[in-house]
Amino acid sequence: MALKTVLVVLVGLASTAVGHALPVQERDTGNSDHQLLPRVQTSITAYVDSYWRGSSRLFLIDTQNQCVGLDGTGWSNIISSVQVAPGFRCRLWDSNSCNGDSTADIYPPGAQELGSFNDKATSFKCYQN
Ligand SMILES: [Ca+2]
Repeated sequence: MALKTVLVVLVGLASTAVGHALPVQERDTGNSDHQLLPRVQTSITAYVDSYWRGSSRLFLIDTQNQCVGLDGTGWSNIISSVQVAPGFRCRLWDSNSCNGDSTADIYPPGAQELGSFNDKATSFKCYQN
């Protein structure tokens, strides 16, 4: 219990410093021990061109588990660089559902070039560091 309390406090401090602290949600973990898990949101900024140039778009994302699919957004197979918020890391996938080929974890401030993943990303996911 003490460890859980410490973790919740640490996550709360981190999210206050680098992200948006959102209300704690109670999630059914599938057993009788209901845990309070903090919901943390971050952002990734995608650019059409390398070196954070060209048209850009800010995507908000719940960390840890939300896969943001880009099909239908006009942003699939077009991204050439990304910026990642401090305290988080993100990964880009070739598919629309965060599986299959992906980049390595991209840490802040982001990637000015995506190498073999140039114009290939179709989904992404971010995690709290
Ligand atoms: Ca591009």
